[in-house]
Amino acid sequence: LRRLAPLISLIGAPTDIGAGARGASMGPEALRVANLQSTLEAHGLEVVDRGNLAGPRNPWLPPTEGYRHLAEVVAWNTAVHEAVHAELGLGRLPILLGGDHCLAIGSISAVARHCREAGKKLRVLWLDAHADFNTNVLTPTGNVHGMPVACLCGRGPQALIEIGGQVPAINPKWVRQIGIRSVDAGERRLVHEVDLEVFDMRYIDEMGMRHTMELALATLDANTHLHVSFDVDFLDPPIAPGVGTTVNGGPTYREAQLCMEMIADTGRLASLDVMELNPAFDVRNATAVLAVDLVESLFGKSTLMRK
Ligand code: Z70
Ligand code: MN
Ligand code: MN
Ligand code: MN
Repeated sequence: LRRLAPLISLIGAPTDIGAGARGASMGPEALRVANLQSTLEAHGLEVVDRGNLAGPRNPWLPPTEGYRHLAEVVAWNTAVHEAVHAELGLGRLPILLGGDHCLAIGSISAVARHCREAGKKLRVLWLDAHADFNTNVLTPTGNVHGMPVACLCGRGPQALIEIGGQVPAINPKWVRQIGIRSVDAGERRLVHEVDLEVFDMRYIDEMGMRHTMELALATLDANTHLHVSFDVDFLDPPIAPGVGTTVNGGPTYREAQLCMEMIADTGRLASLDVMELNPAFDVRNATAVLAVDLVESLFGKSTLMRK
């Protein structure tokens, strides 16, 4: 049975406030230039572009107590939280156009709040080269884009972890990480301590993307809200150079497509982040075009072709 097509809302968050390299602030516009809206509309989806959120400029300062730009990070995440929560309240499917990955704190805390209000279960798929599970004492950089999953699980500064009202915003048991291949030493200990479920590249190499996704998507039911947080540095650098931090040995084009298609097949996708696209490092917007192609698959392109 064909489900009703979701009503999609694009929300731009043009900032690199939590990143280590400048330029993710240009991500939302690059995704628009790569025709994100018309590509989804061509599949019969209704898409509204809400434009860009506003927030403080990046002062580009060294860390204070292990955080760079904490006050500005809180301001941006508060704006993202309210915008994402409002779209969910309208029954719409928000796509957050990043912006660096620290903004997933605002996005996923909003999704978690919505799920509490709607009595839904939550599953978060974190597609990334990095675990993003640092704290201010563990971080080698102070960049908050290396900390969002820890913050969401209650390990972070009060002003950030309480954005969604409830602390912690999510339980680590709700998270599945895929594609991980760069984890700092202290961060690794904390990932093991909270028993985060990580399908790293070694796992994908040995077991394949199909088996990986079968496990990551297991035990979803009709009452589960599926959130995908897609850090574009998940992808193998030769096909996705347009990110601030490339890490060798990521999923190939085919593996990434299968990952997205298997998510689409669940019919449970209810919110999405597309993060860390950095046009300053891109080549003729190719990474943005690839990201749009993969988002198209997330919304069932292959399913449409198969009937
Ligand atoms: C490192 C840190 C990171 C993205 C780099 C890097 C984190 N673990 N995340 N690029 N997207 O600084 O915490
Ligand atoms: Mn990330
Ligand atoms: Mn990353
Ligand atoms: Mn596609």
